[in-house]
Parts: sequence; structure tokens; C-alpha cells
Amino acid sequence: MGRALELARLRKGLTHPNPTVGCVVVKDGKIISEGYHERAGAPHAEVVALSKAGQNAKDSTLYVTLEPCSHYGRTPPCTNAIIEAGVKRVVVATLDPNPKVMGSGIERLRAAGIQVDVGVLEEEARQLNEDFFVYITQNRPYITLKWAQSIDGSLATKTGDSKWITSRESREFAHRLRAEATAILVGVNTVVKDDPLLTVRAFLWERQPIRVVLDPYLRTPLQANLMVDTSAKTILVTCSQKEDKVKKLEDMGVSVVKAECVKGRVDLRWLMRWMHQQEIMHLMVEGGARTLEGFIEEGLWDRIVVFLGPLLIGNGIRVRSPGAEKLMDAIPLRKRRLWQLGEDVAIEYTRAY
Ligand code: AOF
Ligand code: ZN
Repeated sequence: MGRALELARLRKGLTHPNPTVGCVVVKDGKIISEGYHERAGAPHAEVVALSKAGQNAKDSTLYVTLEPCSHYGRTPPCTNAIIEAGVKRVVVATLDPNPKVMGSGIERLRAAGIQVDVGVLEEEARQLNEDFFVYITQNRPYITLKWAQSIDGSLATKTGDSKWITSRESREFAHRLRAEATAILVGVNTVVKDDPLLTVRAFLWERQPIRVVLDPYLRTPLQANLMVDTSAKTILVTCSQKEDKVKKLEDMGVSVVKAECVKGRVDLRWLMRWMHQQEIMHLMVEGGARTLEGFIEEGLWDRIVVFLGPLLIGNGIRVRSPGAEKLMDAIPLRKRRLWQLGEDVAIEYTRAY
């Protein structure tokens, strides 16, 4: 199962809106074939591994990091392939929370007389696909909030200077995080002030996340990097009804989405439902402060990754939500992972409960 998880990790970030899945077929104590799910629409991990094993799969044990599917999606059910191949035993790391599967894959296999064991390296398997799990059960993308701050908590100086709080190592690592997201979102102020590209550039990658700008009044400059650069798709989410401006932007190749708005701000809950419909599985919010606050205020986040740069900025721009009076009113977090990146550290937090 450790090997199957390794295989799944190879495709992390490349299978949206599907989970990443690895599979190993074992016979007489030896691995006879391996497979992973390459991308949405491609065959599932089990089918890849079984077709490599051929006739040899008879009486084998199949290890898979996610419950085999039992439904017709973009591809036929894996349970059929497993039963037809004559597999004797199936070991599953974790159940598939997809309402179309959810235990029925296991049932199908057992009904066919196959021994099925569930729960091997379950924690690792759940963490690997936690974005898919949220997406498939909650009608919204999995949401990562990411920012870089000084030791005393500033995202920028009073005048908005923020390049750079963290080192090149941290920024490269941040591209790893981008690579796992389906879309990267920023507020229009960040576009105006920082003019970011929001692409994965620190290493070669098969796809670029979609860029999304919260831009209620269509203030994104036509010459902004994310307007001019064509290596990734750009979507502006707006409250504006100015048809001529919309047309001009669309002519430049960007998409403009007219959002439901409340008091001149995009309704984030509406936006999350819309993104779910667009099969955006994992959204990373990169700032600025007001945008991050909006997501925190709505309780719309699953994970926070904060980068700490060795600086004291003092009276700068901060993420202020939820403005607790008492510690009792603060949002408690749980530290999950920590990375040392040169002089910086990055810490990953999830909800404490
Ligand atoms: C598996 N093995 O490798 C994957 C599974 O549209 P489809 O046919 O690709 O089905 C997608 C669903 O199948 C997805 O939402 C998830 O429930 C499951 N993914 N299942 O047995 C795999 N990628
Ligand atoms: Zn399947």
C-alpha cells in the first residue's frame, strides 16, 4: 500500500476533478503490475494495473489507495474489471466518499466472493485526497488560504510594499502548492499592487491553474500580467454591468463572470457553488488581506499555509479576521506540517475541530 500511495502521489494535482489513485497487484509475494490514474477521463488505477497484469491477475491480491468505483462515470466501473480478472483479495486504504460509490464498491466485490480489507494506511490516503473529499461531499472546492507574513504578522508595509517578505526557496515551495490547486484566486487590489502572474514557474508542470480575480468594478488593468500572459486561463468575477468593458476584456481572451453580489462585494458562497459546477476541485486563495478576511469571515477554508519571513514590519497590513475580543472567540487551528525553507518557515494548519 505504501507503494500504491507513492504511485498516487506522482499524479497529485493532475487528476482534477478526480482523486489521485495508485494500485499495485501482488501475487506469490511479488508485485506483478502497477498503475495510477493519469488524469480525469483516463482509465482508473485498478484498470491500468490489471490490464498490465493480464491473465496473471488471476488469484492475485490488489492494493488500491481508494475504494474501487462501482458506477459508470467517464469510465466503466473498476469493480467489474477486478471481478472479471479473477482477483482473490482486495486491500483498500480508504472508502470513496463520492455519493455514487460510498461503500457500494466494497459491497459489489464482497458479493462476488472477493475478500476485501479496508483501512490500510488510511490516514495517509485520506490526507492525499482531502481536496477531492471536500469537493465531492460539500458542493464547493477545497479551499487553501495562503499568505506570507513578517514575524510580527504583516503581509505588507503600510504603503503596500510586500516584495519580498520571504526568500526564493519559499516562493518556489509556494509554486508546489499552486501546482496542487485547480484555481488560484486573488483580489483586484493584489493585481493592481503586485501585478502577479499566478502561474507555476519554478519547475515544469503539465497544467497551469486557472487564475481568478475578485473584481467587483472591473478595475483589473488591461496591461496586467495575468491579462497579457496566455499560459493560464484568467477569469474575472465581477458585480459590474458595464457591457462595453466586459466585451473589451473578453476580446482580450479572459472570461468575465457576473456574480451574485452583496453591497458591492462578490458573494463568496455563491462563487464557491459556481466553482463546484465548473469542476474546480481545489481553490487556493493568495490574498490580499481583505480577500483572505472575506473567506475567513464566511468560514470558507479547509487549510491555511502561512509563510514566515525573518522581518519585523510593524504597523503594516494584516489579516484581521475574526477580530476576537476574547481568546475564546478566536478560531483555533491545528498545526499539521512544518517546512524550513532557508531563513523562512512555512506552517500548514487545519481546523482544530
Ligand atoms: C477508482 N479508481 O483511479 C479513480 C476513482 O468519471 P470517472 O469514470 O473517471 O469516475 C470518477 C470517479 O471515480 C471519482 O469521482 C471518484 O469517485 C472515482 N475515482 N476510482 O476506482 C481511480 N480515480
Ligand atoms: Zn474506478
